[in-house]
Amino acid sequence: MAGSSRYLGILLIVLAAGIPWIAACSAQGHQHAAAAAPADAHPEQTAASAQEDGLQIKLVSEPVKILMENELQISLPSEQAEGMKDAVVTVKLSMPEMDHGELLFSAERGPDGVFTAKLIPTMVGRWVAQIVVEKDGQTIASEFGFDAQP
Ligand SMILES: [Cu+2]
Repeated sequence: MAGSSRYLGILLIVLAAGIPWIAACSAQGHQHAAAAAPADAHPEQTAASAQEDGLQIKLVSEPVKILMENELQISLPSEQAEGMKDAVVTVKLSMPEMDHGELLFSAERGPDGVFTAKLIPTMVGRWVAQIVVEKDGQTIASEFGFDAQP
């Protein structure tokens, strides 16, 4: 009997830990300890300023809303646009102050050569988007931070 109630207790803890995934957390609610930010993150960088490796990044949907599709446009440097047109473009979203893992989105290339991803952040707060353009082992990457709102 003691064993099964202990099991129930663990189950409840697991359920409680899952609630922040669903509920939007306020800024005050960001009490989660471990800062699992990658060392090379630049969350202070905005979409407008993120031009590392020549990627042009435009956050079309601003402000970014949780649980909705938010459009992000990614343009390659003109000298690479043709060679990288069938590249795999992915966007990874994570919250630097929390450790609930990453959300992965793929970007589709439009006829104008611009890649578009539809990002759906699950929680209110600060996010970092990592953009990776990959083809034949060649990679172009960039990242920027944004705030998601309810
Ligand atoms: Cu969060």
